[in-house]
Amino acid sequence: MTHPEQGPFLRHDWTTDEIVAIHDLPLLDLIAEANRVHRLFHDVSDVQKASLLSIKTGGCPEDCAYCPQSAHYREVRLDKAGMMETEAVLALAARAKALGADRFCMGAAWRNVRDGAGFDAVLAMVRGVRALGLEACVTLGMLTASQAERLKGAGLTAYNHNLDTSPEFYPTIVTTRTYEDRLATLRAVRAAGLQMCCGGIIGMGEAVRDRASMLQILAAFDPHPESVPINALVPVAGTPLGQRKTIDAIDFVRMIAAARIVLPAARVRLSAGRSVLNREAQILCMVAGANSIFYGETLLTTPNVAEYEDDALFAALAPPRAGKSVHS
Ligand code: SAM
Ligand code: DTB
Ligand code: SF4
Repeated sequence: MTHPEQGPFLRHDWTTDEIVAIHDLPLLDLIAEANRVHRLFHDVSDVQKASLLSIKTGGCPEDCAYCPQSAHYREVRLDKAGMMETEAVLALAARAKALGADRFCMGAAWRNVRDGAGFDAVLAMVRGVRALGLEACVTLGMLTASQAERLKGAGLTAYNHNLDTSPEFYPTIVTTRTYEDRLATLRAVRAAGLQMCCGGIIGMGEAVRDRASMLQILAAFDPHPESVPINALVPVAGTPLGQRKTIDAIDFVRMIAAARIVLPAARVRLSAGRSVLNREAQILCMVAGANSIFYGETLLTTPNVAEYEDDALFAALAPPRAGKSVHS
């Protein structure tokens, strides 16, 4: 239920110009506004831990310039792997749960889902993850309406399918499918009653206007996507974007704050690229509205933050232990 105070913030008619203006506010004003919106919609102590696993790695026929799993980039050093066994996936899900994960996300390097043994295995994994009491999310590429329904029937919580960037910048990054293809899959996800997990990547050479344009499209969905991963490019040697510099932490903070303001009820996930941020920069992202992270030492194929470092991050967020001296 929407609280009357929240109503005016839940808009689907944001313009790209308005979002650029928000993004470019003086930093402290931007963070203050994002934090105000965050507190109006969320308990700020609730930071979701999502665990991520690649269940089928590499050899993907798509040409996505950022992605180490594309078969187009032969110089990338990657250990390819076929579909994992369901039992092995569920053992890792149980471990993630024991370590405190709330959601288990599984990714496959597929262009699209094909009916058959691979998809049936995913359905079994989804059922198993849900039986452990975890939220389940998968990202499998393009999907038909009936496949979305079968995922829903297996108990899937959310489907991840990113817009990645603006429609204008998209063709410079992905050449083997269109923006409209992405939107069609998102419509199938919504029609099946699945939650929509949809965000993008910053730091691929796009302008602030492209970032704002992507947020404008996400905000036009009614209801808004339930979760919005904001990734910073992880440059991987051998991909066309492998030589790009990692983004400035403040760019990450600005994008998260803008996402929080225009998508106030969504879970905004501080996603790939977090490992280049120090603890304080990550906390600044949370002040600016991030309320989910990927927890676990690897993302799909690239390193994430070590678990002990995340445990220290969460310890820093919690109240100091009773009796512990602030000077020790
Ligand atoms: N093949 C499916 C698809 O593309 O929808 C699912 C897996 S794909 C690896 C999931 C998402 O990971 C991509 O949409 C992209 O946003 C993100 N991603 C891939 N490589 C990345 C990188 N090097 N840095 C940041 N994000 C990346
Ligand atoms: C998302 O937005 N980020 C995750 C998840 N959805 C599937 C993937 C990040 C991948 C980073 C590169 C890699 O590890 O291969
Ligand atoms: Fe394939 Fe997804 Fe990587 Fe594109 S982003 S190459 S579709 S795994």
